Amino acid sequence: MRVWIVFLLCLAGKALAAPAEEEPVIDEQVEVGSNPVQVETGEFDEAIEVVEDVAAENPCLNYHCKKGKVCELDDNNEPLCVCQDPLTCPAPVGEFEHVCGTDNKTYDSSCHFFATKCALEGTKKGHKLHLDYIGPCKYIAPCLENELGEFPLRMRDWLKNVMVTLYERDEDNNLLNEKQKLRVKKIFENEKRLQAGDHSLDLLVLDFEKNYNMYVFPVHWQFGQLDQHPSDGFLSHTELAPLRAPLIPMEHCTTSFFEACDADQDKYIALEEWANCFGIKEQDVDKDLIV
Ligand SMILES: *[C@@H]1O[C@H](CO)[C@@H](O)[C@H](O)[C@H]1NC(C)=O
Ligand SMILES: [Ca+2]
Ligand SMILES: [Ca+2]
Repeated sequence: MRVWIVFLLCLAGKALAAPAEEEPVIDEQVEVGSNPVQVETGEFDEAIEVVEDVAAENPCLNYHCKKGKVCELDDNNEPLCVCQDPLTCPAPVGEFEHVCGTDNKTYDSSCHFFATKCALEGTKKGHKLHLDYIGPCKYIAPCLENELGEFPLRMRDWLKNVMVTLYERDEDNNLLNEKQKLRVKKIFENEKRLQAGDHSLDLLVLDFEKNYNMYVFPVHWQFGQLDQHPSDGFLSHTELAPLRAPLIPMEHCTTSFFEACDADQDKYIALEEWANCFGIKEQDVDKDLIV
């Protein structure tokens, strides 16, 4: 249980961070276009020289490459993304920066991992390689049937506590919109709410029965946080990574849980599948809770 609390804060950040891999490079055009200096150049001839100076300085400045790639200039001085040489990755500060790939190999850091994956782009091996979890590879005990059933109990409770914490600290952050804030306010102010703490599984089961309604929104919310690349009602392996990766070393049922969650085994977790994994009834699955 303590593990979940430690992660409480990580989640908010992680869930919002760019996806761990295969991030679509969609914002480069937008950024160039929205640079006010450049927008004006067509209209003011005098400005061109200035802009060219800025551009000559570093066309890569506003050019985003997905993880594992870096921006370089081609012969025409146009920016383009190329695989990063792992040797140029910053040296890891400690073991905690190491990551374990799905090839069960330890990489010095996520930078080293993505650079390596990039070099394998186009190959079957590269396609299958994903970041599995944070930290060096280690032995992960098989998840037993009864343990698998315990996992959603803890995770559900944790999600609810994450929401309450976000609500309590939500002053300047915009993680929750007004409608969502109202929903969490209801949970927050409910006196029957089970406070965050180290609860027995029996108590968690009981609380879910009694306070079922408090769990519906947090389960939806987490899905919405992850489903952003693209936001299509399905979670890919990549979209799930920010949640999965830090959890696996501590919760050995993580992988089994998310595998089982993909009931139709199409490699994507649909909202309906996700909700079902957390015990949310079919009639309570509501896409509008996410927006
Ligand atoms: C992965 O590597 C770790 C550490 O090298 C090892 O203990 C573990 O058994 C390996 N797991 C698998 C599934 O091979
Ligand atoms: Ca998606
Ligand atoms: Ca599925």
